[in-house]
Amino acid sequence: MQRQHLRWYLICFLLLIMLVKPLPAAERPNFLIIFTDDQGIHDVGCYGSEIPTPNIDHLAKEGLLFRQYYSASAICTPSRFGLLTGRNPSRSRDQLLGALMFMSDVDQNRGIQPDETTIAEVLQQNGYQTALLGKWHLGHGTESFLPVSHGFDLFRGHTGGCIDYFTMTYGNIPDWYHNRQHVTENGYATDLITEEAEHFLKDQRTAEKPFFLFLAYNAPHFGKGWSPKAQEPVNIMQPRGDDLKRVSFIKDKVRREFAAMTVALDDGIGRVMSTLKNNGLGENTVVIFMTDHGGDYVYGGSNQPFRGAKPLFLKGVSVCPLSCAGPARLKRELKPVKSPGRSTCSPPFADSLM
Ligand SMILES: [Ca+2]
Repeated sequence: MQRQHLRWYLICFLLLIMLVKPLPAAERPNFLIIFTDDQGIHDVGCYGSEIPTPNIDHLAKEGLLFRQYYSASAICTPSRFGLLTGRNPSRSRDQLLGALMFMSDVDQNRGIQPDETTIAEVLQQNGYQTALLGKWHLGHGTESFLPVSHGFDLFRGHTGGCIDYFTMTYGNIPDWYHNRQHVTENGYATDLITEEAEHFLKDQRTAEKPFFLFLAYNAPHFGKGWSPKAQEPVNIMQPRGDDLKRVSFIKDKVRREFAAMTVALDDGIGRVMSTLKNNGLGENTVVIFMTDHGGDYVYGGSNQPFRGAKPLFLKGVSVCPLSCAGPARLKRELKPVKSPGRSTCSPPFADSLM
């Protein structure tokens, strides 16, 4: 079962390497992975959710929609380790099998280790411009754990498992970085991550290198606010008022708040895709949308019709939304496997780009 769970990660990791090495720089495709947080199979419109996500749906419509993608884990840190390294999280040097906790003394000294290889490192070594915008969650205590020490030329975002969407702090502790430095930001986290992606993509219009952008939104994960009364961090839903109005038809309060954070996320993805196309990058960029694992019902997520919720590794949490789209030459070769409820990439996917 573990092998099955890692199938997509391994395919993804190996295909990226296969696609990159044989081609001259000008012909190599760009890669954009849009990775969302705690978004279940029933939290995306094209999978049957009541939450409208037209931009994610459009991405699936342009490419392929997968119904049997299994995440590497039912919780953030090991899922991200699996994606970025192509390895089972149980093989991580630091046994990253649970979420690293930002406030834990022990976890200040834990994270992805220097001798572990990420997709970003492989692509960087092959001439790619690499960036992580958004959430990291693979170590936060020392510089050796930061994304810039693991193959990313640019890091703009946060290291902890979640963030206060309005103050960019974890509770009351600053956790917003530009590479190795803390920076102060104002706004709404989902919008800030989107704006950083727009800036990055505009810069790529005239760049000589191909790029790999890992766009890891924290949304629609709950936020991490601060309780003045208890003098400690607190989990809070952080939708904006206008977004709540857009999903006012949802009766349950927490589900409505989660939906409002989701539509803001979908707006951001729409802006990123428009920027990609408006800057002439759409025809040479492979775009993959995926989530780190299924949802948490306590905070408004839904994994229907499957059983289970974060962090239990049941089918409801391991089967996640996944879609991919890309250049016309890729689209021609992406062939769904005709078995019930399942599709996958065929070998010509790689051959066609070499
Ligand atoms: Ca997560």
